[in-house]
Amino acid sequence: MADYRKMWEDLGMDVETHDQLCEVLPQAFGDVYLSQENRPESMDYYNFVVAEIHGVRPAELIEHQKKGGKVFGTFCVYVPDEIVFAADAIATGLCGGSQFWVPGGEKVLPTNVCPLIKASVGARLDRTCPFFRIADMYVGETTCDGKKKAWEILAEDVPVHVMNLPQMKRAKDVTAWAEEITDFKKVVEDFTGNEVTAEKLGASIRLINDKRRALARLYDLRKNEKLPISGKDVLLISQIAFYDDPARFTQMTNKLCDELDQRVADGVSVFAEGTKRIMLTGTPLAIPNWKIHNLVETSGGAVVCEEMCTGTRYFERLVDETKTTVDEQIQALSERYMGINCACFTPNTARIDDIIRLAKEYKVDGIIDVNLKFCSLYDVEGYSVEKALQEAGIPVLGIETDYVDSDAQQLRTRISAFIEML
Ligand code: BJ8
Repeated sequence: MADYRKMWEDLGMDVETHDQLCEVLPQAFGDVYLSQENRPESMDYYNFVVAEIHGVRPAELIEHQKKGGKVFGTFCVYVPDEIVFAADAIATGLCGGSQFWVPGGEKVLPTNVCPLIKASVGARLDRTCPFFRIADMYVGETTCDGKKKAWEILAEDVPVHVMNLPQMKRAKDVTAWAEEITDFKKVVEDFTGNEVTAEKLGASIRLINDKRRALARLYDLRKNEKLPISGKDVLLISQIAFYDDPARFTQMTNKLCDELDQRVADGVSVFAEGTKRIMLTGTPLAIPNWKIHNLVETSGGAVVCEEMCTGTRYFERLVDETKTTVDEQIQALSERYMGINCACFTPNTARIDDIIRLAKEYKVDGIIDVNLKFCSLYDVEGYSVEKALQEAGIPVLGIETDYVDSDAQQLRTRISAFIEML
């Protein structure tokens, strides 16, 4: 990695502690990613982004701030990036996926909170992630209880705006979310000093839709019998989508898809014939959480789809691009975002419909329902999900895990046994 020490010091980071993360990450990435055979050449871009994860993109964000621009940090796929980009600001994902940050979170949070929340709070309070330092404002949401309370703790340290997400999907809830987006627009306008006009919002809707289209194209390629790319690689791309420059990400992902189109035409597969096709569903896998994909793909399986926020929930369905007034655009945004099926909603049967639809589209042999420890929403919903899958005749394995490696061997045994019986 290039030398970014000065930048990190200027950000007020704990550079010594951060050095420890810089030491382990390349090793982990090498073991999980670079050991794969026959990776697409276009993965070089994403390898580079990860190798320089705390350098290149943070430097771009700081450059943007030097020109007077603002950076908003987000934690959930319900928060509409379109509003942020329409105000000439940048939105960047802030979810933490490493055990490295968890002890920092545990200093202020109870142990029985999900690792995603603990890692995110720890990354901020321990000052060991540049993205968490750079963001001028955090945007929270009222999804799960742990997050709702975590915003209050984070707000002691950084400006936080919380969006009130409805928990049901009636027409009045879609209206309420549109009102919430309108309020968010005002907050963003006041904070940036830039007006969100219909023209600008229209452009940012197309910008983010283009990213969705590129991801949908990539995922479509995984529907092929012969898989031109591993699940691990697609997971990495999904994770990078949350903080990379959207236009560049779209361009690079379409470039990768061109290469994968050629692989499909040539009948190239990165897996041996007969490798079982596995879909994952459940809680998000924030970077650098590659644990389950790695276990599946080194145990005789291939991950072909993720019904997750780091997966289909992030890109499926587009925002209507034909609206011409800000009010209509906001209504279109609300309709698109309220179509995401997170377990924080009740009822959430549309998620089960999605899982069964995706299982058919991606021709999966089995599904692994992955739950991050202490996420009661997805844990409880797992009952209905697994019951529906059994009724549909789709084999399912439910697992619960967190960011530590100590359960890897036990999980490998269970995952291998599951794949073997498919
Ligand atoms: S839309 S999944 S990104 S809320 S895993 S922090 S729910 S206790 S992340 Fe999520 Fe938005 Fe839903 Fe997606 Fe809480 Fe569960 Fe932890 Fe979670």
